[in-house]
Amino acid sequence: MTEAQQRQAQHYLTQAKRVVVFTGAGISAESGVPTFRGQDATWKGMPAAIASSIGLLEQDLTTAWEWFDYRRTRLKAAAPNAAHIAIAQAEKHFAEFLVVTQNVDGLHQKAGSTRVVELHGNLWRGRGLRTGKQYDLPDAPLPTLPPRGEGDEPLRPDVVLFGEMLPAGAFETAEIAATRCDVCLVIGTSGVVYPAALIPFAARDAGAAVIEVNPEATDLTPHVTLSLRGQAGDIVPRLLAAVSGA
Ligand code: BJW
Repeated sequence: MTEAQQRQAQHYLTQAKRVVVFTGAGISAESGVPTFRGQDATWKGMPAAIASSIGLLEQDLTTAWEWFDYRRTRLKAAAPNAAHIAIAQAEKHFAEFLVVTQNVDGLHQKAGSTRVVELHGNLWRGRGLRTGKQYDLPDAPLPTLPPRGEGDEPLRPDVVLFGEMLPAGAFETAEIAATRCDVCLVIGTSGVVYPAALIPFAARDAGAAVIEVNPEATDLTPHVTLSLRGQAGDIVPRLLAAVSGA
């Protein structure tokens, strides 16, 4: 990020009344959480895309749970980083502020964000295979896999896999906020997964400034107002310091 880009992004943010922060796995990378499409995105030799597939879940729920519980156990030790914290601290400075995350790690809430829409669910919950009832599962590792709910109903992880619908209302809430916002900050996502990746487009098409923060160019880069190269934990606090007066 150049000085001029930083000034431009800070200008957009200090003028904004309504902000949407759209995040992906990259925002948690500096908390030690592997990204979805990064080099270390394998488990027992299996690409993350296979381990997190509906196919594995339907064929072998226990193995699917082993993968998710392995991630939950690693996540337990993970702390929000400077980017999560700066976002949590920024929410009170805007009339409207919404974090729209694709992440299932819960780190935005752990940092103190209260206005969060989770498009792809949350690893810290299970969902009844039959009833769809949600259960908080704060312990990791879990004592038995698969975990069970009332009436001994087996639970699945309460996350959204490819081919599955997003949680009722989640995308709609995010899309409405995107069409109302002045600035959409897009942090740490490759922008290849839909319908989530439509959020920055909805913001742009409604006239918002869309600011991307990512060490790499992505599918979204050609479509954003400003693309800032670098790590979220470095750039995001610098941008948001301008609105909090820090
Ligand atoms: C840093 C950094 C640092 C590194 N700082 N940055 C339209 C066209 C074609 C296909 C479709 C379409 N619409 C829907 C589809 C199908 C499909 C889809 O999108 N496919 C595409 C891949 C082609 N979508 C779906 O199936 C969705 N459901 C749906 O559409 O329902 C309707 C429907 C139902 C039935 C039939 C048809 C339609 C559901 C999508 C669910 C996604 N689930 C996952 C797994 C969650 C559970 C788990 O965690 O295991 O969600 S997949 C995975 O990708 C995960 C993520 O949330 C998601 C996005 O990934 P993300 O966050 O962008 O991570 P990465 O790794 O890709 O990128 C990290 C980035 O960070 C990189 O850019 C790095 O450079 C950067 N980075 N360090 C800042 N320090």
